[in-house]
Amino acid sequence: MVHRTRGNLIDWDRLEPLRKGPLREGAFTSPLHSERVAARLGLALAVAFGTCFLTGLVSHFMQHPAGWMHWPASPSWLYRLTQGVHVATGTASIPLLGAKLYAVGPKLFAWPPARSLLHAAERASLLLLVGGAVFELVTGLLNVARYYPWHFFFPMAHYWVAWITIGALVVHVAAKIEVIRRGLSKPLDTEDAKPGSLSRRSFVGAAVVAGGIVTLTTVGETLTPLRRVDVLGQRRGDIGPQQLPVNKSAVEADITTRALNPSYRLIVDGPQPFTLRLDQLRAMTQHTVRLPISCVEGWSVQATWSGVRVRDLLDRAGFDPSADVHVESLQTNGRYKESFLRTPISRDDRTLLGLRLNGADLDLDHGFPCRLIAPARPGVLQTKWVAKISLATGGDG
Ligand SMILES: Nc1nc2c(c(=O)[nH]1)N[C@H]1C(S)=C(S)[C@@H](COP(=O)(O)O)O[C@H]1N2
Ligand SMILES: [Mo]
Repeated sequence: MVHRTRGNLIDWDRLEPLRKGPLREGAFTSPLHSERVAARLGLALAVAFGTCFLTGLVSHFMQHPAGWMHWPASPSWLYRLTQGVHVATGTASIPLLGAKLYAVGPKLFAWPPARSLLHAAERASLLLLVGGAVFELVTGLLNVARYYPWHFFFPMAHYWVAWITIGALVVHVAAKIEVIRRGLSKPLDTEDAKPGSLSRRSFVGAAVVAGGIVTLTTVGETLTPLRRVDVLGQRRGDIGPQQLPVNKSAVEADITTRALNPSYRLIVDGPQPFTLRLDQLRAMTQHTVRLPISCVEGWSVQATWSGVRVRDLLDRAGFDPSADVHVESLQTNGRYKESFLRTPISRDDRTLLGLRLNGADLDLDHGFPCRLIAPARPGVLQTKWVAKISLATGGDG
């Protein structure tokens, strides 16, 4: 039979004796489980996680632009910056979230689990918040490590769970605004910490320092001056053929035979279509630019590229200057075998079909015979082993 106490459907008091071990009443004695600690860590997390969310949106919409979205071509390091910040703030959030969960631990196991319908809803949103935040940080970290032990498509899952998490965060802040105010208005430590135990100030400080350390020792993947302290980074920007890392080698993409085939032809399929052999591409006016490859996984490297202006090819084929352009690779499978170009990037002087990299012919792994290299865009859109340039027909490429 269900007893109704304090308007509840369930008699939580009766279930109380079932709570055992670390969940029993009074099990949490540390002064670190405090709203003062939680509020300060929450503030640090809001900045780090919020920045991570916004830069994540930039990355998502650069790769999947809505019909009206046209991303600028300058500064050429725009995506290098936003994605570097995205991965850095996500990394910094890991120790901050760990410390915050520790500080609010007793609240997560509070009894009764729900006092009212509203309280139950608030706690359910907490489940989404904690679950979502942990999911985002874990999948992000594994993505940087290029380890995909799951079957879902990472970018879409990472994107949609981000919205759920941010939604739950807004609900959480609104529900807790008074607690947050109170926590922030009081000093962290009211009395000296007991000898041998950590003061709240040291705990919050340690979490912030830990966030700083994991960020500083990984951000060298993209921030060249910090490359020397990039001891935890998963990629080194300067390791690879022609001083550039490789994402997806020629062997992995299974294009070696086609890329080295002497009968290779670039197809430019516009109102006046034409094809070009490699020697004809080389005979065209060559341009040299300094542009980065900025991988979504957080590493980025500036390099010197030479090749043919995409705009020259488009003009010769009679493309409308405002047309969306579809770029296809010799690769026949894999998600990044094609990309799209939109104005102003499609018309930019620096957008090339690259034939040379850092002073030598393009390495097979970097896209020989030619690869797309354009300013201010994710590495995934810098298509290698280009076979065909044509008019884009709907979709986001
Ligand atoms: N055809 C093709 N082009 C591709 C890819 C791919 O898998 N296939 N990977 C992209 C990704 S994710 C990145 S980061 C860059 C890396 O270029 P790099 O290997 O020359 O450094 O190439 C892009 N171009
Ligand atoms: Mo990438």
